[in-house]
Amino acid sequence: MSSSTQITAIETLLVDVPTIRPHRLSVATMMHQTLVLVRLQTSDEWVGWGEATTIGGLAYGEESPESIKTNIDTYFAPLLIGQDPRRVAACMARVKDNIQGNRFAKCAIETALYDNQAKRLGVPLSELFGGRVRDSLPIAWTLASGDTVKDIAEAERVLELRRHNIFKLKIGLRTVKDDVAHVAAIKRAIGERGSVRVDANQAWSVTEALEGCRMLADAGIDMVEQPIAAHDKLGLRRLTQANIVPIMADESLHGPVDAFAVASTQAADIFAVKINQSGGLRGAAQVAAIAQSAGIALYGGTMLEGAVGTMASAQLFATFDELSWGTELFGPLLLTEEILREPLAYRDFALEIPRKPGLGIDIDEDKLARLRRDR
Ligand code: MUC
Ligand code: MG
Repeated sequence: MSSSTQITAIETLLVDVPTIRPHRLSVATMMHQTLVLVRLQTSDEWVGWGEATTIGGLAYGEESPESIKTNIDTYFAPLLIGQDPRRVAACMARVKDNIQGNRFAKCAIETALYDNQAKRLGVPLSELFGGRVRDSLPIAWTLASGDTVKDIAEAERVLELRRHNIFKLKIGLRTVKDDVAHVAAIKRAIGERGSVRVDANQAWSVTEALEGCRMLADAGIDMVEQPIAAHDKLGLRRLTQANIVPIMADESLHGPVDAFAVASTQAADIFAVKINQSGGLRGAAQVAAIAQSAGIALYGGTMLEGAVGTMASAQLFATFDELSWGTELFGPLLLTEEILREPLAYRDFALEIPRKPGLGIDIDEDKLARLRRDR
């Protein structure tokens, strides 16, 4: 390997893929997902892939697919072309010294660098984060068709397939009472065959959340995710300290600094760790470390990324010894198009994590060439 190994090209692709059904969150109804994929090429012929996919354009986060592409093309790529890709931390320090915010774009770039370096070293990406404690991860499924009967049928189908027995229900578009009735009906249908949790995506006030949590706990719901506004960490603390049902922080965690603020005030019982929300894999590992040092449990979250972001998350989560709430890395299953030559293996309520170098996936570049927005 020459001492002049360099990053030679960084390309960002937008790939619009319809979802298998409408996915209704309180902030957006998704009919498609826009995968934001980064392809990083180096002079020693290794390619690294990263993903910066978000949800519902600008409905969920402050970066849109289009802004991510523009910012990577205009600002990130010129900083990195010519740099040594084997020095991942140095490359990311250069990015962070010159670019504020842009957590999703940073995550995609960092993932592509780690994938590239792990392939060069011939090891799975997990080895760059200390090595694995597991080779598969439990995978939750989100029921979000917006229709109780359809959601129950969907839960029955995936239980039968032995694909999922953890269910996250999206709520926050109806009144609290109507949401609870919807959730309770699904919990009654599933019974002890699965865990049922809810995610309000910030829709409730603290008062509504206190009322909702009580009713949901009575209905047998295991956990409530981000019931109130992301910025309201005191409100989140009130809900957690009320001790009605475990409270999970999701949108409140924009990386390690937020994680410290939430953890140091014991404002959540569980953290949804997300690589994109955390600004990358290293940031997500720090979020997890902060949670653990505060006695907060871990859950492996998703931004509904496709195979690249899903496997990057899986490679990191496989290194967490504490992962008591499982993960929700089901993003590729929500999409109608496969972008891998060999699909990810979801079976026995888990996702298998390949041991091939890097992310461990084989991207079908011909397929991407046909699907990309600017084809
Ligand atoms: C979120 O807020 O958790 C994760 C699963 C899902 O259905 O939506 C995402 C975002
Ligand atoms: Mg959430």
